[in-house]
Amino acid sequence: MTPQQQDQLRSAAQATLRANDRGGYAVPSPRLYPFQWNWDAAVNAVGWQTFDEPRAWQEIETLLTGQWANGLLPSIVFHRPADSYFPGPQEWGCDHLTPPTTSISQPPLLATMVRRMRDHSRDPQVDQRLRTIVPKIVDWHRWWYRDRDPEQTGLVVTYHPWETGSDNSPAWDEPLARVPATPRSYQRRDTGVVDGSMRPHKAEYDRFVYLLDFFRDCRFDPRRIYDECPLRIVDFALNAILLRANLDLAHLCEALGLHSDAAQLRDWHQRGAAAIATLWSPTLRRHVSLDTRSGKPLPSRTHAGFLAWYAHVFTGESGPQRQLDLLAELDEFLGATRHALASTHPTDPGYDPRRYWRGAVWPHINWLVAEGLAEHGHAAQAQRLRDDTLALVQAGGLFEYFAPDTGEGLGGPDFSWTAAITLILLQ
Ligand code: 9WN
Repeated sequence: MTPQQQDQLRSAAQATLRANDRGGYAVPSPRLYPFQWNWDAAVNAVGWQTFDEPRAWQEIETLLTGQWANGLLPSIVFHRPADSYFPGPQEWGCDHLTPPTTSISQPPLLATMVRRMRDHSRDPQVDQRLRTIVPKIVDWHRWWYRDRDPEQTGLVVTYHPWETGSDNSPAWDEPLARVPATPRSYQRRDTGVVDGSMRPHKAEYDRFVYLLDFFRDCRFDPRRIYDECPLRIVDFALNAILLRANLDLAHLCEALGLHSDAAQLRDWHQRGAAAIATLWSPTLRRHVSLDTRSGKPLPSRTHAGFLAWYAHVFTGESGPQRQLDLLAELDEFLGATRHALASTHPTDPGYDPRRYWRGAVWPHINWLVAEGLAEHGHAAQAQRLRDDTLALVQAGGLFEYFAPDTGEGLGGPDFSWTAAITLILLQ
């Protein structure tokens, strides 16, 4: 890409974030997702910081206004009403809250993004802001371990594919099939905004809706949901992101003198890294997720395993060999499609290159995987992912995701975290 093309792309990405700004938060894509999403906000903040640091911190402070008293940081904060999205706060049974939210969370990227923002900050007062922000993130991590790991296994469970952020990944097909379909009628909005061939099937939505009704009917009682929810998964990607975030949050706590919180976070990382090692499959050459209802691993061939580098869990004697195995698996992903990284490998029976998490390339996952690779000295693979991501965006536009075969931009247009990743990669 020429310097002039880079400037053009940077301007387009900045303009997209500005256009999606609703006053303190950016919507992911104007009509498709008209609220503030949790892990999107974390990535968007890092994007904002490349050209407007005060606005970057505001993205995070606005997200934290949705935090529950028990520490949960919800997947969506419905700051203002909008009718182009289903399900809204009434469906979740959370419309009485100020601001209204969902009752589930999303992958906890926030601490890692905040640490990065502190490292890149030009604000001499940055630690003043962090004295308010960091304890709230610690409360959120405490919520994960208290409510989502009551048996203290070291790994947290999730009850909804929306909480994993990779909603219709083939990895969830089998456990989701055991969830009853909702008996009630409802009206989807997403397929009125983007082509239905790029979105989850109705059979999946029927179960997504059953689950959110179930949480509401349980009055969000964590013990009852842990005991009775028909879907209960240890998602490798979510746990990898949480483990990495524990390390970054410990670092932030130490910088602020919060030493007992830091010790707790390092302990969670250590115990989690030991527990996650049991999810390694030598035959599949990667970690897999676990269905804790059936006790079975979920072996779908997805990109999730490549987050192991980012999580810093290759500890102990097995670490070097496992890294070699995972590099071999990565080579197969890189060679399988024209554009990397397909979210599902083409040989997987669930592969569908256009349908969302069943094959499409996601820029923010490419970036996270590249960060982890670079941190472990695998510079060439990291650069390949960064180059592919920028090439996709330049040719296909600032879309939500991209077809790994043709490079076509798919899903929502004018997408905030695609813009943010573009700005980060062009830095
Ligand atoms: C449900 C906003 C979000 C992302 C998720 C992505 C998609 C929502 C949806 O959009 O999920 O949370 O309605 O499909 O799967 O990762 O955070 O961009």
